[in-house]
Amino acid sequence: MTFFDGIAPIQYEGPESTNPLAFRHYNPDEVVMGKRMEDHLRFAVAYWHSFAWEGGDPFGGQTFVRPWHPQDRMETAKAKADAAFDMFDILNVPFFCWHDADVRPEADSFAQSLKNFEEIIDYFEEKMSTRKVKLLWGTANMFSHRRWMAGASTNPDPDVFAYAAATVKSCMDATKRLGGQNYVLWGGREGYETLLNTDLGRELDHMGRFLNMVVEYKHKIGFEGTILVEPKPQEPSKHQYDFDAATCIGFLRKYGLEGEVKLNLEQGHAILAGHSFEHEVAVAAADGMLGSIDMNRNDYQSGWDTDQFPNNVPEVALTYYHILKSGGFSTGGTNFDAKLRRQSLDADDLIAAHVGGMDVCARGLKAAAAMLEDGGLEDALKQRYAGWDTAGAKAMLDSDFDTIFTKVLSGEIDPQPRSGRQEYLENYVNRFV
Ligand code: XUL
Ligand code: CO
Repeated sequence: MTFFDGIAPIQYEGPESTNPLAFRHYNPDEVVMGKRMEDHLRFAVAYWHSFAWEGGDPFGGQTFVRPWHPQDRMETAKAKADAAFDMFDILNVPFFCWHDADVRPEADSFAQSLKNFEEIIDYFEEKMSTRKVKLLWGTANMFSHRRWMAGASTNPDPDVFAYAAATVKSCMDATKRLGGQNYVLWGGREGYETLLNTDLGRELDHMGRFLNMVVEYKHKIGFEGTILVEPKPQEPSKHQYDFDAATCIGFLRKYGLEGEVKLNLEQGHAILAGHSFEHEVAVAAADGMLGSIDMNRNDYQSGWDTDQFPNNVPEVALTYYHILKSGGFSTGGTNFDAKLRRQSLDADDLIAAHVGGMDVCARGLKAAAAMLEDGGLEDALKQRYAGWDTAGAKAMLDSDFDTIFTKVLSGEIDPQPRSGRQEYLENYVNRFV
């Protein structure tokens, strides 16, 4: 008897299907803009939400009862891995992602925790040798244990910086061993609660040096994946240093990392920062720093990072529009950084959540591709900026204020406002979603 007993591999049945455990839009082999849907979307399951999280919230503890509980021993860590790989097979997902803390029990010493971790990585390696599922990215959980409460690389205590360095080294080694395509750093505690006890400039310098050490180590071991940082504006720290895409890009430039590190952007984090997801994607793409995405949705009323599965096709479509427009993913993909609601207790709830999320993304992708192929938005952009394609406008950029001033003063230049046609464009998008 296994956790997902009785749940058959999910099949594509087409938009008319009423089977709740079938794909109606995600058809891995269907070609969209010259590429298989599976290769566009590059779906990944997040180990932490689906297998490590036990259903707790700030007001109450565990609601889920799983065969791999309690998670404090190697035997149950392996049972958890068995269930996880069963689900990867059922969903036919090409990727998964983990934190060290999701997959192995924490022990009393760093050395023993590492031993546990390596034994699980061996176990993964063996399972992966006979399956198609690959590792999209690995990462270190440097935010849950009390040692990280005042930060990892930004901790006032250098011993914690050292512990963080050793932890990331071990996670990068494991990621490389499993053929991971990226390595992610989300600084859950890299921020502060109050400036009264925080030397902000020093903490940023330490974070910059730490990330340089990550890049140095990547080259030392010959890891070929992409290093990604994940922006988030608050929660858990009141002020997070990696606030949003623009803040991270500035940080990467300041510390000389712009050619080495890209961004892993998350829908819910964009919302917390007061942005739309497509804004974050477009900001990163404009600087060549779009790496990968964490797909989910936040509750628009609560203001919390609720990490729900996506269900809003128009939002998702605009996000994939900007991803496709920038050339699509290379090493990145679509990781479901999303969790069940804590009342969704059953094994098939976990499957249904992913099936729904994958279908919403597939619909979004198809709509995005149709808009790009139709070219309506690109034509409108071209028209709106057409003035900049003239020889006069180009020459202006190479001139100076005095030259421009003379022209404006002579009356030769006389701006005529034109409609931005936003409602036309919104109506256009609605034809596709
Ligand atoms: C937290 C979050 C993390 C990162 C990985 O909000 O998004 O799960 O994706 O540490
Ligand atoms: Co995330």
